[in-house]
Order: sequence, then C-alpha cells, then structure tokens
Amino acid sequence: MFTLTDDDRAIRDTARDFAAEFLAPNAVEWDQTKHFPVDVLRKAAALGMGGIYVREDVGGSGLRRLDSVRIFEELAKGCPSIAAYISIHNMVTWMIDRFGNDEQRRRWVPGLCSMDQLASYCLTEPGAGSDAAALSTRAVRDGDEYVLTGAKQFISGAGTSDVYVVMARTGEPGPRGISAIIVPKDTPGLSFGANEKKMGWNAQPTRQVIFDGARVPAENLLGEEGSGFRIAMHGLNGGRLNIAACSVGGAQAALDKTVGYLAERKAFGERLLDSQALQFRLADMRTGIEASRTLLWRAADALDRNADDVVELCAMAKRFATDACFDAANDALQLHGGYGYLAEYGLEKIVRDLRVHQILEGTNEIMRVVVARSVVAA
Ligand code: FAD
Ligand code: 2MC
Repeated sequence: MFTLTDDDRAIRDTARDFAAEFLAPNAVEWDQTKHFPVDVLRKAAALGMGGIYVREDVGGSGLRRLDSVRIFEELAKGCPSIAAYISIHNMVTWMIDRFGNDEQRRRWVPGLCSMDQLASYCLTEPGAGSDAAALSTRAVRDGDEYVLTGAKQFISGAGTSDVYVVMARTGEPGPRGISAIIVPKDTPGLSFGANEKKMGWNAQPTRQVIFDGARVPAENLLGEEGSGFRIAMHGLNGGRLNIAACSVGGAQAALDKTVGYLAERKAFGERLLDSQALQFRLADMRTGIEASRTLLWRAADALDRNADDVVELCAMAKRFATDACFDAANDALQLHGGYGYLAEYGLEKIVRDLRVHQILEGTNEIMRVVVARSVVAA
C-alpha cells in the first residue's frame, strides 16, 4: 500500500500536473469572484476524474479508492474547493453506478463521467443535518411518478448541477422509510435558493434545493424503496475519505509554501528557516499531514476490500485528517506573519476552505459518534 507502482505514480502525477496547470494559477481569483469553472471540471473529466471508481462499461475509470484519495490530495494542492466539488460529483456518480439498475447506469452515468452533466447529493435539510434519518422531504407515489415536496439545505453545486440524487421519505419515520431518487434539473416544481455567502468553498455554489410538487418518473428510484438511507451512507464512506484527502492536499500545499517563504524571509539576522523553534513547527505540521495520509490510505484500502471495520475507519480518517490538516494550514498562515493574512499569498484561502471539512459530510462530532459506537460494541 505504501510503495507506489509505476501505474500508481502515473495516476497521481496526472492529477498533480492537472492541478498545477489548471487549478493553482486560478484558485485565488475563483475564490474572490465566486467563479465555478465548469469548463475546467470537464477537462478533469477528460482525464478520467469524473468517475474515478466507477465501472468502465459506463465510462468510468475503474480505479480503486486508494487511487481516488491520492488523486484528491493532488487536486486539492491546486484548489481544495474545486477538488471537493469533484469529490461530491464522484460520490453521486458512484452511487448510481453501484445501486442503479442497468438502464439507470446506461442512462445517467456516461454523461456524469464526462462531466457533461454535473451531480449534487441532497441529504441535509433545514431541520435535519447530523440527524439525517429525521429528514422530512416527502416523495409520494402517484401512478408511475413520485411527487416530491420539501427542501434540502446547503447543497453543493445546486443550481448548476444537472442531476440531483435526493434522499426523501417514502415510508415510515427513521432510516428505513427513506428512498434515493434521481431528480433531473429540468423537473417542473424544482427550484433553487440564493447562492449562500460562505467563509470558504467560494469556487462552488451552495444553495437550497426546493421541491414543490416536483414530479419524476417512478423509474428514477435508485435501489428499492426504503434503501435510500443506506445508499446515502455507503456513498458517504468514500465521500468522507475524499474530503479528508482534500484536507491533506490543502495542508501539504500550505506547508510547501511555508518552507519556501521561511527560506526567503530574514529576521534577527538569520533566515527564519534557520530558527529551530520554527523548524519544530514545520516538523509537527509534516507529522500531522503524514499521519493523516497514512490513516487515509489504510481506510481507503479497507473500503477497497469492503473490510468489516470500514465504516469506523472512514470516520476515523475523516475526523483525524480534517482536524490535523486544518491545524497545519492554520500554522502555515501563522508562519507567514501578516502576509499569511493577505489573499494574494493563498494561505488564508486554504484555511477557509479546509475549515468546512470539519463540518460537512458528517461533522467531526458525528465521526466520533460513529467511532464510539464501534468501540462500545466491540
Ligand atoms: P447540526 O446537525 O444542527 O449540528 C450542530 C452542532 O451540533 C454540530 O457541531 C454537530 O456536530 C453537533 N451535534 C449534533 N448532533 C450531535 C451528537 N449526537 N453528538 C455530538 N454533537 C452533535 N449536505 C448535503 O446533503 N449535500 C451537500 O452537498 C452539502 N454541502 C455542504 C456544503 C457546505 C459549504 C456546508 C456548510 C454544508 C454542506 N452540507 C451538505 C451540509 C452538511 O453536511 C451539514 O451542515 C452537516 O452534516 C451538519 O448538519 P447541520 O449543519 O444541520 O448541523
Ligand atoms: N455505511 C453503511 N451503512 C451505514 C452507515 C455507513 N457509514 N451508517 C449507517 N448505515 C446503515 C446502518 O447499518 C443501518 O442499516 P440497517 O437499516 O440495515 O440496520 C442504517 O444505515 C441506519 O443506521 P443507524 O441506525 O446508525 O442510523 P442513525 O439514525 O443512528 O444515524 C448517523 C447514523 C448519525 C451516523 C447518520 O445519521 C450520519 O451519518 N449523520 C451525518 C449526516 C451526514 O454525514 N451528512 C452529510 C451530508 S453530505 C455533505 O455534507 C456534502 C458536502 C456532500
């Protein structure tokens, strides 16, 4: 797992080169102008990054989760916000590939793999975030259609995305009354809230998704009625790893910038890089990032093998990496002094982008809930 083959390196380097050429030079500007670069997303898809762990017969790259976390680390070195959107898109695309029937796979997945169509994941509601199984958006069967009513909150890509996988209640209260339904953007009765004003993740839109009697064909049901919560959670296991990988990439980029900066900057008659106090800070940052990467690869390997402890390993990796890498990025800002606080140095953007990784795809408190359950049950 820790010795990369030539193929592993080629996959990683493709993402690294793409990020260096198309993401890094534009990241600060996209953040400031709130620009969502759909054309650049499609370039990433042309390199196989629209359906990384999706099967090849429908246009996917057929790679492993281990490849995926390495790819997202590299993409996030260029821009954590864009990397994270691509990770959400991959999560949804995989859910349709994994849980869809043949017809659904053939209809939806190729356009998602090429990113001609973009995807959003709709679980959170204004009244149900961490307690996702309490969601109240309804999907009522009416002949050969479902009629959806309710609202989803904080949906990444919403308004731009073409395909929405929506977790909605079709039955009893609790997780077993929830179904996953594919809702296309042009569905009558579907609308979007304003683009939220956010601390970070500004290069991608976040909006409410509102269903007012939105009708979709019953054939858009993913899996069985009542299996939607489990489908959503299976998607999130890999999603949590990819978000954690985005934190690793952001923090590594911040550390690399810091070493370069301290080598140039002089104070008290020496290069700041020669100060042992600051070298110790760099050592701790590097250790936090490396420990995150190591746990992440271990969890990705468990997901590839469908290991018994995969759920808690994904939660551990998400919690640990997003905390440790936020701290490392924040330290990087500190070591840049006042310049770290200026937008043009790119540090404060990384800190703002990484902050939300401690909140979304399951807050880090919820990750502790998941891990604690496995400890207590053991
Ligand atoms: P709450 O659930 O209200 O939690 C509030 C606080 O209480 C948190 O600190 C939480 O950890 C803590 N808490 C809650 N329950 C417990 C407990 N049992 N034990 C200990 N602490 C607890 N959702 C989607 O479905 N799709 C998306 O694309 C998406 N994108 C997002 C993008 C952004 C920028 C943001 C900010 C959010 C996004 N989300 C998305 C929503 C995100 O997943 C939720 O914000 C998150 O799950 C937390 O839900 P909440 O905000 O309702 O907080
Ligand atoms: N993987 C696979 N299955 C899972 C699972 C996981 N990670 N977590 C739960 N399940 C299954 C579980 O096995 C059970 O199955 P069954 O019905 O066969 O027994 C079912 O799902 C219900 O699980 P629980 O009984 O554990 O449900 P509970 O209501 O206690 O909630 C909790 C579990 C808190 C872990 C879940 O609600 C949760 O993950 N909350 C956080 C919500 C979240 O992550 N939101 C992210 C939104 S997306 C986002 O932010 C983006 C940026 C895209």
